[in-house]
Amino acid sequence: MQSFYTENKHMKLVLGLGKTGLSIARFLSAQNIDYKIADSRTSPPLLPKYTNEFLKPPPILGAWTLNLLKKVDEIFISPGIAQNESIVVWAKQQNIPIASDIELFSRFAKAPIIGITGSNGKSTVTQLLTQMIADAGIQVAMGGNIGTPALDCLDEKIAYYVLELSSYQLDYTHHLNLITGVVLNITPDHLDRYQSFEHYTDSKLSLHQYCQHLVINLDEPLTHTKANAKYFGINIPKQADDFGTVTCHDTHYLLKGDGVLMSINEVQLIGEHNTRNILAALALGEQIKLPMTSMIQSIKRFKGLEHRLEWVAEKHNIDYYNDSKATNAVSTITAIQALMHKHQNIVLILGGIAKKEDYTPLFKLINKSMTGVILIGQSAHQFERDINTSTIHAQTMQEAVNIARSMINNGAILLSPGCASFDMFDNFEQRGNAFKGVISAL
Ligand code: UMA
Ligand code: ADP
Repeated sequence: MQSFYTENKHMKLVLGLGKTGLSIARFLSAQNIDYKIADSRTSPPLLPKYTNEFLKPPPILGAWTLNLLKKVDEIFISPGIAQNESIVVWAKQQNIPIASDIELFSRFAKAPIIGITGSNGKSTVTQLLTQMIADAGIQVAMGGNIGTPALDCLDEKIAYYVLELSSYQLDYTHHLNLITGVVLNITPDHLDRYQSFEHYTDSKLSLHQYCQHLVINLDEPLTHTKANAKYFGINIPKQADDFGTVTCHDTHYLLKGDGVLMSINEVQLIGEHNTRNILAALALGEQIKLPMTSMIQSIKRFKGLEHRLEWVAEKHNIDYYNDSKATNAVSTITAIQALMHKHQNIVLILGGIAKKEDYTPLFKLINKSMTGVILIGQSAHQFERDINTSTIHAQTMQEAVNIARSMINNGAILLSPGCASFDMFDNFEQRGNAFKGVISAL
């Protein structure tokens, strides 16, 4: 009998049967590459979809076992599987290479790839840049962490791929060919998955080594200037090729060097963070030589994404904003700062599963500037201790909105939970839709 260690290794192992795993299985199948697929849950949500699409191989379900590695020469892993999972540790001990779907995608993609990462703003920039490329009449596909797995985007007709990349995906990526890319910003997030903030930072910054032409945010102290890079920042540009802004007679303008591109009044998105996102998209667009006039038109048309500081409605003198995608403290701080310029009275709906990060700066801002706070989810009792502003607990979104309405006669009600949603909802989309559902019934 062949021994475990001298066996003929020729198979791929796909770990995780979620969106990523399914896309990898689809791809390997189409390439006639032998694989097995495993998920540590006994009934992963995409199992019926997999079973309908593929007759074989049947997935291996339940707790990981060493046996899974038998005959395996390479592993393709889903981003949700942490590096300390036993299967990952065993694979490393046996020197079996582990790659992300992004690395696999990059081996086969023929068109140039643009990579966008950062703690906040990835989806906004990914969507805007994709729109800019499409508006310039160029075939473009958008995927990665934003929702459609990269491998599902592969298509001979595509001229550019725009990928949103999470740190989880970057962790398992060792080779990636990017024409350009950006690390938008780095603030604490996902610290349950990393030994320290420095490890998380390194994961994000790993994107730089893959870019032929970098884009760098001058306002992010954790990123460093590099040769061959294009820069953006909120201040007046120092160099002719940099992107920035200037304020003149209370109006803000977007600049390239000392040339005015457009007034911020023509932009539909709210907040300085979105100005930064737009500048990042412009700089990326310039790296691939998109026409400036066309990019400016795309910016004017861009309404932003659902669940990101999305204005929902004005009812009885109260504006409602859905920022359900705010899953960390910095994104909630950003939302409050953006709305403080427009509204004197703001009631915040906050809470869920708190991230392993320091919420003190958020609490300080809340104590200084919020009229009231409605606390939802698991974090409610923990947060209550540090908030001095009037706080009330709510069990449901309906209750949260009702209480918030009773606290103000005019102003804004902002859902910006600063936490993950899984204690009360399937995902941030469901949480945002619950909020919007309550408002539409008012
Ligand atoms: N699984 C195991 N064992 C584990 C962990 C997970 O078997 O220890 C299995 C689960 O049972 C499940 C499968 O792996 O069946 C899920 O894999 P996954 O969590 O990697 O999720 P996918 O469905 O493949 O979705 C992933 C991204 N998810 C994560 O990074 C957690 C999606 O980003 C992404 O849109 C998708 O790939 C396509 O690229 C979501 C996300 O929350 C939106 N990302 C984080 C964020 O934005 O903050 C990083
Ligand atoms: P990501 O894909 O990185 O999660 P999104 O564009 O989906 O980013 O936005 C997520 C949250 O972060 C939203 O609440 C949004 O209002 C906020 N946000 C967007 N861009 C930025 C930015 N540049 N800096 C800080 N917060 C931001």
